[in-house]
Amino acid sequence: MFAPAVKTTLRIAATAAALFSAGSAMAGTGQPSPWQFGLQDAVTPVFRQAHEFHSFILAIMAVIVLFVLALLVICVVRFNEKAHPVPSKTTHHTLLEVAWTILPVLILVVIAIPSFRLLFAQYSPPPADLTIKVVGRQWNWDVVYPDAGELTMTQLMLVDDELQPGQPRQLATDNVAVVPINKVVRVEVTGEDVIHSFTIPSFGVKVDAVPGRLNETWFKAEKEGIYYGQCSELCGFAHDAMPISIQVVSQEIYDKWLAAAKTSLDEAKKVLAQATPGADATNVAAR
Ligand SMILES: [Cu+2]
Repeated sequence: MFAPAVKTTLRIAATAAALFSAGSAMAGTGQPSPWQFGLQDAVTPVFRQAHEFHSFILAIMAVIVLFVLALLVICVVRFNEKAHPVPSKTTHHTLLEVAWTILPVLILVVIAIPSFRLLFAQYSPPPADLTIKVVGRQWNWDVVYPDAGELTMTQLMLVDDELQPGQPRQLATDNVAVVPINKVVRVEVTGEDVIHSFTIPSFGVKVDAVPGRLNETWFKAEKEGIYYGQCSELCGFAHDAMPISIQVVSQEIYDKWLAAAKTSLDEAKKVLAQATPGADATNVAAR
């Protein structure tokens, strides 16, 4: 009776795992995609680790849920009034009670080890190659380059009739922050008025932007492209209109962009557009 139930449980768990991996194949890079039901693709080591942890927990959850479901079905089929007219008076079973106490503890220990490893990866950044400061306000983000003479850019969401082909609605901004590929970028995050939250899903970063406080996160992007995020803290009526965008480029293009941006952001935009033609559509094509 139990062996077939266990086999069926494992088979369903395998199907769920296959479906999940198909779902992640549909995920977007740097932005959501139609019918996506997994996480966005990872372009940083930390988010890759988070992906693995997420899949690991999902598999454990699937097995537990299906195991409990199988037990319930067995109870319903075998121990209903018709099939089992005289109920058992058993109230204690020492071995069973010890097992259902110890097993969950062991499962939690197995989950805790990769969970702490991920936390350490997120909160112990390697030495930074570049620092940017991100300030949230009602309702836009400012990105500051403190090491480039406090170069500051304001990012405002593009409304529908300002969008160029390939730019995603409600995510594209007028100015795009630029960082070099494969470099550790420290992000200092703060808020100017109320609490906002800075997020770029494909980088695996999310940190609150709190007025009067400087929070910190970091990422090391390993793929060129434009990556979008949105404020993730309800911050007022235009909360949905404060996306953030970061473009990852080669060190060479970054240097050119930065040199131009120090004098004119519009000029820098032209330099970037020439160096990375069709960058907005790159991520769309890649997914
Ligand atoms: Cu906000």
